[in-house]
Amino acid sequence: MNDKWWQSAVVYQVYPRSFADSDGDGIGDLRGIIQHLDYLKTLGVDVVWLSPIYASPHDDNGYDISDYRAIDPLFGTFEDFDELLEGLHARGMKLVMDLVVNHTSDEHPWFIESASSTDNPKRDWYWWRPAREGHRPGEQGAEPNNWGSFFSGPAWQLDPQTGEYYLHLFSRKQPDLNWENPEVRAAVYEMMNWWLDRGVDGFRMDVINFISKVTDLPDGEVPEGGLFGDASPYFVDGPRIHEFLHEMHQRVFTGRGDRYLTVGEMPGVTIAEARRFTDPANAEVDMVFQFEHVDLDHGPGGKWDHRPASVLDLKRNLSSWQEGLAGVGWNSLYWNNHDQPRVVSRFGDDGEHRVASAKALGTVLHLMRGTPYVYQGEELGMTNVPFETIGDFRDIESLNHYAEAVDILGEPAEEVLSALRRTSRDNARTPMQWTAGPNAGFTSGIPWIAANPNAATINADAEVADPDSVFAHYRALIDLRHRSDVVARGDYRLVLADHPQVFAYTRSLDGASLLVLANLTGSPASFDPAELTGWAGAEPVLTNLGAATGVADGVLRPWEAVVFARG
Ligand code: ISL
Repeated sequence: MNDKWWQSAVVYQVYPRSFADSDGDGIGDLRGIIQHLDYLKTLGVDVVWLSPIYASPHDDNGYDISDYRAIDPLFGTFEDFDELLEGLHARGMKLVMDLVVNHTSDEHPWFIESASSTDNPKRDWYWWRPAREGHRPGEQGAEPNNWGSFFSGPAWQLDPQTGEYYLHLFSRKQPDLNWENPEVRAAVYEMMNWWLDRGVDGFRMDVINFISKVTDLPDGEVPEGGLFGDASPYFVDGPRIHEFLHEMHQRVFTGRGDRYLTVGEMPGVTIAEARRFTDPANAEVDMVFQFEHVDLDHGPGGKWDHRPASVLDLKRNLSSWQEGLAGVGWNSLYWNNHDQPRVVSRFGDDGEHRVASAKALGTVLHLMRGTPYVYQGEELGMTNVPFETIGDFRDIESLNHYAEAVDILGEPAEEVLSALRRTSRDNARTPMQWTAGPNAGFTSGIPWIAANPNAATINADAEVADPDSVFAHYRALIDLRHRSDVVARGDYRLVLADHPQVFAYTRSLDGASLLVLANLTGSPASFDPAELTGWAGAEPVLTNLGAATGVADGVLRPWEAVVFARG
């Protein structure tokens, strides 16, 4: 694989609604981001990925877009947008936009037209189907197939105007676009070109491996105790997905040079498919965002059914992606985004060892082969949130799940709440913790979702000034990727493979190597130094607990992470 600029780059995700509010309406905005550009520069990130800022009814916080070429007034104006883009470019950073084109909002003019009659020229831009044979529209079980939506309930909504149903894999306000129709594809490519012409530096593509469906939309198999069929075989990495992504690449990026970054968010993608998607020879996307490692703590019942993930589970899974994409493809490396609970609460220790565990998890992630993503607040070691009642949540997925589980399935409310506390996407969406002041310094008004009370101690003000903070450690990790070709491009090899507490690997390139050694548990971990031949005298280049333990000692303290260099 030829060298690419994004191999030594780090991406920072901003969720605009929760980052910084400049005008006191309680919702983050573009001017809020502009006010913190120097913070991002200090951290050292190269790219900002901005979650959606387009016009939207906000049924799913902007992932339901009603105009792809307008800034939502909640977030600001095009003037603000241009200033943000210039401010980033002036500081040597790039801006990647969120591209949400598996679906639009039901308030998008395309959908309004499409819904208006069965012979409207845009009828075929979405997936319309009549009621199931032998059923009257609206009747129980009349949906065209048995697919369920990701946000509870069926994946079909009856539209009274024409008496037909439309498909929505997400909320009923997020109808799926029909990518089989070449006019849909042309409209999307035109819109992407329009943004690139405005100066943006690429796209993060929302659920992009869902855009090609098996067109007869067959029923899925219903799991035991489940309400709906499993439709994933009919839309994950569907029959025409590689063709569509290659066409998009040709129609949007060809001839524009190599300053861009494209990353496909791909739930359910396999390693073999990811290799194909990211092999530069295929010209599809630069990298994929996959979900296996963040699904390891999901039980058979899915994300609300928690089961512990062990250190072995985690390192085996991450290593299989490292090995699977070696040489040909490219990984995105992440613990957090706006859909995931906070990593320090999930795989770390958000109590006694919060700082050490946040640093250890950051270390093992950032030094693998791939492009690391930092989600706002992760660099501070922000934690999950002590939500008290269902009234504290805002996320459509969480609220719909609660209603379905408690009201329809009769599960005990307290149990459902405790699953939400652990796994709800709202854990990632409380205000960015800037200061110890009111509302974490996020807004002078009333925030749309309450700040985590621990902002009193966990906040940017305190951490930027503290050389031992999680922030300082993330800064060092980012700097190491910038300086070290071994980090950016070296080969990966898992060592101490069967150790139940220690995640250890080497990276090597042209005779130089790094050893990453991390105890991902709260108890001391002994290992056999003989398994790490040649590393006994190596110098530590990064530690998380002050003066490092040497390899020869054969023991790591709780949550200790040390990086050694050789050659
Ligand atoms: O968090 C999830 C639900 O459990 C994931 O399945 C998530 O919905 C999936 O990763 C797709 O996410 C993306 O598309 C959604 C949007 O709600 C998410 O915020 C976005 O990241 C629909 O646009």
